[in-house]
Amino acid sequence: MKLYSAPGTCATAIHIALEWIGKPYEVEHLSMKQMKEPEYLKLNPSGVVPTFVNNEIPYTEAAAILFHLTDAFPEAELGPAVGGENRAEFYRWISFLSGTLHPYYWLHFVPSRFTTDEEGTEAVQEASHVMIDKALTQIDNHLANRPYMLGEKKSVVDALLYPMASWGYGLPKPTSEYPNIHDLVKRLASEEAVTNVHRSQGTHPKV
Ligand SMILES: N[C@@H](CCC(=O)N[C@@H](CS)C(=O)NCC(=O)O)C(=O)O
Repeated sequence: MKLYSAPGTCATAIHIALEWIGKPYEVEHLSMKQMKEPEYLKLNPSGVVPTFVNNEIPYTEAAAILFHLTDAFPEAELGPAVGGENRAEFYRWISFLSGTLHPYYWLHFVPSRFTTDEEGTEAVQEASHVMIDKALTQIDNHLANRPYMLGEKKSVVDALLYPMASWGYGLPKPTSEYPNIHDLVKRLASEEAVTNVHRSQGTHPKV
Protein backbone atom coordinates (compact mmCIF):
# COMPACT_ATOMS: atom_id res chain seq x y z
CA MET A 1 0.00 0.00 0.00
CA LYS A 2 1.31 3.43 -0.90
CA LEU A 3 -0.01 6.88 -0.09
CA TYR A 4 0.91 10.01 -2.01
CA SER A 5 0.52 12.85 0.45
CA ALA A 6 1.80 16.31 1.31
CA PRO A 7 2.44 17.68 4.80
CA GLY A 8 -0.58 19.23 6.50
CA THR A 9 -3.00 18.50 3.67
CA CYS A 10 -6.26 16.57 3.67
CA ALA A 11 -4.16 13.49 2.78
CA THR A 12 -3.22 13.51 6.47
CA ALA A 13 -6.59 11.80 7.08
CA ILE A 14 -5.64 8.82 4.92
CA HIS A 15 -2.24 8.67 6.60
CA ILE A 16 -3.94 8.53 10.03
CA ALA A 17 -6.29 5.80 8.76
CA LEU A 18 -3.30 3.74 7.54
CA GLU A 19 -1.71 4.09 10.99
CA TRP A 20 -4.95 2.89 12.57
CA ILE A 21 -5.07 -0.09 10.18
CA GLY A 22 -1.58 -1.02 11.30
CA LYS A 23 -0.46 -2.90 8.16
CA PRO A 24 2.75 -2.04 6.27
CA TYR A 25 2.49 0.97 3.94
CA GLU A 26 4.74 3.59 2.45
CA VAL A 27 4.20 7.31 2.04
CA GLU A 28 5.63 9.72 -0.49
CA HIS A 29 5.26 13.43 0.28
CA LEU A 30 4.87 15.52 -2.87
CA SER A 31 5.42 19.21 -3.51
CA MET A 32 2.72 21.21 -5.34
CA LYS A 33 4.97 21.05 -8.41
CA GLN A 34 5.34 17.26 -8.26
CA MET A 35 1.53 16.91 -8.09
CA LYS A 36 1.31 18.44 -11.58
CA GLU A 37 3.96 16.21 -13.21
CA PRO A 38 2.78 13.87 -16.00
CA GLU A 39 3.74 10.66 -14.16
CA TYR A 40 1.63 11.65 -11.14
CA LEU A 41 -1.25 12.93 -13.28
CA LYS A 42 -1.56 9.39 -14.65
CA LEU A 43 -2.44 8.30 -11.10
CA ASN A 44 -4.48 11.36 -10.14
CA PRO A 45 -5.70 13.42 -13.11
CA SER A 46 -6.75 16.23 -10.74
CA GLY A 47 -3.10 16.79 -9.76
CA VAL A 48 -3.86 16.80 -6.05
CA VAL A 49 -3.23 14.62 -3.01
CA PRO A 50 -4.25 12.14 -1.70
CA THR A 51 -3.72 9.22 -4.02
CA PHE A 52 -3.73 5.76 -2.48
CA VAL A 53 -2.30 2.85 -4.46
CA ASN A 54 -2.98 -0.77 -3.56
CA ASN A 55 -2.13 -3.76 -5.77
CA GLU A 56 -1.19 -1.22 -8.47
CA ILE A 57 -4.71 0.26 -8.50
CA PRO A 58 -4.77 4.01 -7.84
CA TYR A 59 -7.61 5.39 -5.73
CA THR A 60 -8.31 9.12 -5.60
CA GLU A 61 -10.65 11.48 -3.70
CA ALA A 62 -10.18 11.49 0.06
CA ALA A 63 -13.80 10.56 0.77
CA ALA A 64 -13.74 7.59 -1.61
CA ILE A 65 -10.43 6.36 -0.20
CA LEU A 66 -11.73 6.55 3.38
CA PHE A 67 -14.89 4.63 2.49
CA HIS A 68 -12.79 2.06 0.64
CA LEU A 69 -10.32 1.57 3.52
CA THR A 70 -13.18 1.24 6.00
CA ASP A 71 -14.78 -1.54 3.96
CA ALA A 72 -11.49 -3.23 2.93
CA PHE A 73 -10.21 -3.47 6.53
CA PRO A 74 -13.31 -4.14 8.66
CA GLU A 75 -11.16 -5.45 11.51
CA ALA A 76 -9.68 -1.96 11.94
CA GLU A 77 -13.18 -0.58 12.71
CA LEU A 78 -12.59 2.68 10.89
CA GLY A 79 -16.33 3.29 10.58
CA PRO A 80 -19.76 1.63 10.71
CA ALA A 81 -20.34 -1.43 8.51
CA VAL A 82 -22.47 -1.26 5.35
CA GLY A 83 -26.13 -1.45 6.33
CA GLY A 84 -25.26 -0.98 10.00
CA GLU A 85 -26.51 1.58 12.42
CA ASN A 86 -24.85 4.94 11.85
CA ARG A 87 -23.72 4.16 8.29
CA ALA A 88 -25.86 7.01 6.93
CA GLU A 89 -24.27 9.36 9.46
CA PHE A 90 -20.91 8.12 8.24
CA TYR A 91 -21.79 9.03 4.62
CA ARG A 92 -23.24 12.32 5.82
CA TRP A 93 -20.18 13.58 7.66
CA ILE A 94 -17.52 12.36 5.25
CA SER A 95 -19.54 14.06 2.49
CA PHE A 96 -19.96 17.23 4.53
CA LEU A 97 -16.26 17.51 5.33
CA SER A 98 -15.08 16.60 1.86
CA GLY A 99 -17.77 18.36 -0.17
CA THR A 100 -18.67 21.39 1.95
CA LEU A 101 -16.00 22.37 4.47
CA HIS A 102 -12.96 21.46 2.37
CA PRO A 103 -13.94 23.61 -0.66
CA TYR A 104 -14.55 26.61 1.64
CA TYR A 105 -10.90 26.38 2.65
CA TRP A 106 -9.76 26.54 -0.97
CA LEU A 107 -11.12 30.10 -1.05
CA HIS A 108 -8.94 30.92 1.94
CA PHE A 109 -5.75 29.17 0.77
CA VAL A 110 -5.89 29.87 -2.98
CA PRO A 111 -8.30 32.83 -3.38
CA SER A 112 -6.78 33.80 -6.74
CA ARG A 113 -8.37 30.70 -8.27
CA PHE A 114 -11.83 32.04 -7.44
CA THR A 115 -11.74 35.55 -8.84
CA THR A 116 -10.52 37.13 -12.06
CA ASP A 117 -10.12 40.40 -10.16
CA GLU A 118 -6.48 40.79 -9.06
CA GLU A 119 -7.66 43.14 -6.32
CA GLY A 120 -10.40 40.77 -5.23
CA THR A 121 -8.54 38.03 -3.39
CA GLU A 122 -8.97 39.57 0.05
CA ALA A 123 -12.74 39.73 -0.42
CA VAL A 124 -12.77 36.06 -1.48
CA GLN A 125 -10.88 35.14 1.69
CA GLU A 126 -13.25 37.18 3.84
CA ALA A 127 -16.22 35.41 2.29
CA SER A 128 -14.54 32.05 2.94
CA HIS A 129 -14.17 32.89 6.63
CA VAL A 130 -17.92 33.35 6.93
CA MET A 131 -18.60 30.01 5.24
CA ILE A 132 -15.92 28.15 7.23
CA ASP A 133 -17.38 29.59 10.46
CA LYS A 134 -20.83 28.34 9.47
CA ALA A 135 -19.52 24.80 8.85
CA LEU A 136 -17.27 24.67 11.94
CA THR A 137 -20.14 25.96 14.11
CA GLN A 138 -22.35 23.16 12.83
CA ILE A 139 -19.64 20.59 13.62
CA ASP A 140 -18.95 22.12 17.04
CA ASN A 141 -22.65 21.96 17.94
CA HIS A 142 -22.76 18.35 16.76
CA LEU A 143 -19.81 17.50 19.04
CA ALA A 144 -21.45 19.13 22.07
CA ASN A 145 -22.94 15.85 23.28
CA ARG A 146 -20.69 13.18 21.77
CA PRO A 147 -16.91 12.66 22.01
CA TYR A 148 -16.42 11.74 18.34
CA MET A 149 -18.21 12.72 15.15
CA LEU A 150 -20.13 9.41 15.01
CA GLY A 151 -20.80 9.14 18.74
CA GLU A 152 -18.88 7.11 21.28
CA LYS A 153 -16.57 5.49 18.71
CA LYS A 154 -13.73 7.10 16.84
CA SER A 155 -13.86 6.79 13.05
CA VAL A 156 -12.19 8.10 9.91
CA VAL A 157 -14.63 11.03 10.05
CA ASP A 158 -12.50 12.26 12.96
CA ALA A 159 -9.35 11.58 10.93
CA LEU A 160 -10.71 13.76 8.11
CA LEU A 161 -11.76 16.49 10.51
CA TYR A 162 -8.26 16.54 12.02
CA PRO A 163 -6.41 18.33 9.16
CA MET A 164 -9.40 20.55 8.35
CA ALA A 165 -9.78 21.67 11.97
CA SER A 166 -5.99 22.15 12.15
CA TRP A 167 -6.08 24.57 9.18
CA GLY A 168 -8.58 26.67 11.12
CA TYR A 169 -6.05 27.63 13.80
CA GLY A 170 -4.67 30.20 11.35
CA LEU A 171 -8.01 31.92 10.72
CA PRO A 172 -9.33 35.18 12.22
CA LYS A 173 -11.70 33.01 14.30
CA PRO A 174 -9.32 30.18 15.22
CA THR A 175 -10.35 26.59 15.90
CA SER A 176 -9.62 27.15 19.60
CA GLU A 177 -12.85 29.20 19.66
CA TYR A 178 -14.85 26.07 18.78
CA PRO A 179 -14.38 24.28 22.13
CA ASN A 180 -15.65 20.84 21.15
CA ILE A 181 -13.63 20.67 17.94
CA HIS A 182 -10.58 22.01 19.79
CA ASP A 183 -10.98 19.29 22.41
CA LEU A 184 -11.23 16.56 19.76
CA VAL A 185 -8.15 17.88 17.94
CA LYS A 186 -6.23 17.80 21.23
CA ARG A 187 -7.28 14.20 21.94
CA LEU A 188 -6.32 13.06 18.44
CA ALA A 189 -3.02 14.96 18.52
CA SER A 190 -2.02 13.06 21.66
CA GLU A 191 -2.43 9.67 19.93
CA GLU A 192 0.64 7.69 18.91
CA ALA A 193 -0.80 7.17 15.40
CA VAL A 194 -1.17 10.91 14.84
CA THR A 195 2.27 11.59 16.33
CA ASN A 196 3.72 9.11 13.81
CA VAL A 197 1.98 10.96 10.98
CA HIS A 198 3.36 14.31 12.14
CA ARG A 199 6.84 12.83 12.42
CA SER A 200 6.65 11.51 8.86
CA GLN A 201 5.41 14.89 7.60
CA GLY A 202 7.88 16.95 9.61
CA THR A 203 4.91 18.87 11.06
CA HIS A 204 3.59 19.51 14.57
CA PRO A 205 0.06 19.57 16.00
CA LYS A 206 -1.51 23.03 16.02
CA VAL A 207 -2.72 22.54 19.59
N1 LIG B 1 -11.56 16.50 -3.95
C1 LIG B 1 -10.19 16.17 -3.66
C2 LIG B 1 -9.48 17.45 -3.27
C3 LIG B 1 -8.06 17.19 -2.87
C4 LIG B 1 -7.31 18.50 -2.61
O1 LIG B 1 -7.79 19.61 -2.84
N2 LIG B 1 -6.08 18.34 -2.14
C5 LIG B 1 -5.25 19.50 -1.87
C6 LIG B 1 -4.56 19.35 -0.54
S1 LIG B 1 -5.69 19.41 0.82
C7 LIG B 1 -4.22 19.60 -2.96
O2 LIG B 1 -3.58 18.62 -3.28
N3 LIG B 1 -4.06 20.78 -3.54
C8 LIG B 1 -3.13 21.03 -4.60
C9 LIG B 1 -3.73 21.94 -5.62
O3 LIG B 1 -4.92 22.30 -5.49
O4 LIG B 1 -3.03 22.28 -6.55
C10 LIG B 1 -10.12 15.14 -2.55
O5 LIG B 1 -10.92 15.22 -1.61
O6 LIG B 1 -9.27 14.24 -2.62
